[in-house]
Amino acid sequence: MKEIFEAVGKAAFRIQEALSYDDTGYADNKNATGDVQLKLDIKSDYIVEEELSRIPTVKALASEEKDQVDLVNESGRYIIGYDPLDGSSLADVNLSVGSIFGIYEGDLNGPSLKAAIYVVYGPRIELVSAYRDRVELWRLDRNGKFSFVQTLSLKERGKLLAPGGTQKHWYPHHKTMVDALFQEGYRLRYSGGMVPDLHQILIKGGGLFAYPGTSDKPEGKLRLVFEVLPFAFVYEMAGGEAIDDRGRRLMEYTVAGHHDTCPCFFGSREEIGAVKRAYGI
Ligand code: AFP
Repeated sequence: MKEIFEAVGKAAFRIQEALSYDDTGYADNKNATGDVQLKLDIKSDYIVEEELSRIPTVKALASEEKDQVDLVNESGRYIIGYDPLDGSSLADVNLSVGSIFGIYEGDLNGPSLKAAIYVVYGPRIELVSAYRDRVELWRLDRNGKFSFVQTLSLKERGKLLAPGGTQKHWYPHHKTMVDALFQEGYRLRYSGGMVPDLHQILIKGGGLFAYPGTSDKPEGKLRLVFEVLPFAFVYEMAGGEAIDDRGRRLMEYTVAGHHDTCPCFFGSREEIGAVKRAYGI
C-alpha cells in the first residue's frame, strides 16, 4: 500500500503544476457521466494513470473520466477507483479542487474498500489518507515531498453545514432539516467542490455535508466508486458516519454500475442523527 500512497503523491505534485500553469479551457469531448471534459480533467487522468499503472500491486484502474475499467497488471491485487480532478469546474475561478482515490480489493463495492486517499489543491497541497484505523494529514513541503502533519478525527457534533444540490429541487423534509440546522447556528460552508468542502468539515472537527436526492436528481449527483465510498471510508474511520437517504451505511453498498450515483450524507454522529430524524429513518 505504501507504494500506492507514494504514487498518488507523485501524481498530486504533477497535477498541481498543471493546475497552476495549464489551460483551464474545455476539451471537445465528454466523460462517461456525460460531463463535458476540461483539458485539465484529461491531463489529470493521464497523470494518475501513468503513475499508478506502473505499481505492481495495482491490478486495474477505474477512472471517473473513462467508461471502462482498465486492466494494468494481471498479477496485481488492488483496483483503484478514482476521480482525478474533482470540482474541475472551479479551476477557472481559482478555487480549491481535489483528487479522490478508493483502493479496492476484488471488486468496486463498499465492503471491498481497503484504503482511501484524497488530495486538496489549495493554497497548500494536502493529502489525507485513511488506512488501518488511522486518518492522517500530510502536507507538501518545500522539497516537493509530503510530510506527516497529524491524525484527524471528528467530534460528536460540529458547527459547519455544506448543503449540496439545487435548492429549488430539494424535497420538503430536506429543506426543513437544513433550515432547522441553520436556525441552530450552523455556519454555511459550501464551495461546490466536495473535496475542499468535506476536508474543511474534517479539519474543523465536525458538521454535515449533504448531497441529497432531489426532484431533478432522485439518485443524487455524486458517484459511488470515485467520490462517495472513498469519503465514506474516511469519515467513518475518523469517527463520523456516512449514510444514504434511507439510513443505509454507504460502506455497505454493492455497486451495480461503476458510474452509479447515490444520495449521500457525511458528518459527525449528532448531525447524521438529525438526517435520520428528518428522513424518518
Ligand atoms: P464538477 O467536478 O463538475 O465541478 O462537480 C463537482 C461535484 O461533483 C462535487 O465536487 C461537488 O460537491 C458537486 O459536484 C457540486 O454539485 P452542485 O454544483 O450541483 O452543487
